[in-house]
Amino acid sequence: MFDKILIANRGEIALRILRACKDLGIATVAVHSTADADAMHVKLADESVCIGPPKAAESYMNIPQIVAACEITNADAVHPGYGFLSENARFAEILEEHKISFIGPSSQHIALMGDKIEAKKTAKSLGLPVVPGSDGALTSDEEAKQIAQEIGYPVLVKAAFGGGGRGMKVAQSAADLASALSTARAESKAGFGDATLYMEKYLKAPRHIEVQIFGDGKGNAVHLGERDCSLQRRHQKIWEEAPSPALNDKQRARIGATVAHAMQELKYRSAGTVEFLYEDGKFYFIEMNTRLQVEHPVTEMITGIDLVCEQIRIASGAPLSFTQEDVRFEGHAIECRINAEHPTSFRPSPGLITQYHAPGGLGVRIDSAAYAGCHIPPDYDSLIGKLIVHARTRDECLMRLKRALDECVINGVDTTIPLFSKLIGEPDIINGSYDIHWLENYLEKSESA
Ligand code: MV4
Repeated sequence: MFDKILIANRGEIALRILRACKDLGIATVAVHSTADADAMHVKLADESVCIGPPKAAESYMNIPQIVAACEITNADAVHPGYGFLSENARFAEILEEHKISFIGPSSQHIALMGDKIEAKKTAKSLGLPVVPGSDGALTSDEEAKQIAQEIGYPVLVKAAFGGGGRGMKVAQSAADLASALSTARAESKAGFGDATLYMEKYLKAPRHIEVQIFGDGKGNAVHLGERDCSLQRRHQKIWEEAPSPALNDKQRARIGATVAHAMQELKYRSAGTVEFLYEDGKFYFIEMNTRLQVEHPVTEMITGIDLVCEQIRIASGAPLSFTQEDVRFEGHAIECRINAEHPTSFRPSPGLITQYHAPGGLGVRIDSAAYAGCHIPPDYDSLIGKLIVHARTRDECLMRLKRALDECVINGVDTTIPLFSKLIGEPDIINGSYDIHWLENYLEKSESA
């Protein structure tokens, strides 16, 4: 096992990783920017190193600074959290070159899944269902038109190295195609330095359902069920739950087994998430995330498995600590992302948190690095914390969520809490009948009302 882990992140996820290290008896090193000198993750770590100015590119994403911080503190492993360097294959490779373990998958698997075309080809070859579309990169507008004709409109043009919905354009008909292609090409060149595109049939109203997996890198892999992440605005998830209200146990076991088998074949190591669109009872692979995700706690709550501890154990060379048969799904969990944002305009609201009181009680979990007197800097994402609620049934979970939201006090900055208080009274939310467009439609209606 490792003696000392450096946490290359900040905020709630840095705390989450610290807690796992403490549970395993491993010493911790925090790194921080000058904007985070008073941050909770710095206070709770055994040691800390300032790695640069507020700008993430010069601190939390500064590879030489982070490697230097490992060298001076004698850390033997790095946990990257999510965002920042978590899916940077070069970072994983550099650490290994310095004999420092990267707590995550191999750099080859990170790079493979970072290329959406290669990821999709791999998924297909491993037996995962994929969205009908081009077999690989589009080579010309004429070819694109041909493929669109074959699969039928509407089609979606996607960037091979895209993310967050950028470089993605719908063409409703042949008349739209040329402009969709040129816009997507320009956006992906500007955003990702690569103009490579591919094409898929556009699914009109799917749900976003992702499967959590875990592998040991030697051919053993298991699934930990799915999360429904359909409630999102501008590709930012705000609410995630498990199990998905759309699936029954048989469907869950079936997609889970398919994905676990694929990950065994791939010899995937560490935690991973295989993303699907789900429409009319069918799954369509879209992408794979090779990191621990923001919403991992909902899976932890229904399985009782500590995903971060498991990542650390596997990175140190241990086998998986549980088998597929050991994984039991119990109850229902919902996560609400509490952001420092205005609840209707979503304008970021950085600043001083003057009062802070976290809810508690049975089945209530808060993952947050906030405290009364802390500052939410304007330089990073606006996540203040995550409220995760667990109960025996979805109905009980919604009741408990209402109780927890009512107890929660965060003053000094705007938060998204009032939005969640409204959402839990909406019939579609109560029934679990929502797709990836539901929230944006709801917000539009609320605006005009
Ligand atoms: C799609 C799609 C419909 N059809 N692919 C958006 C980001 C990227 N990760 C994949 N995305 C989508 N791909 C096909 N063939 C609709 C989306 C999409 C979406 C997906 C998941 C969650 C929220 C979304 C919001 C808008 C569009």
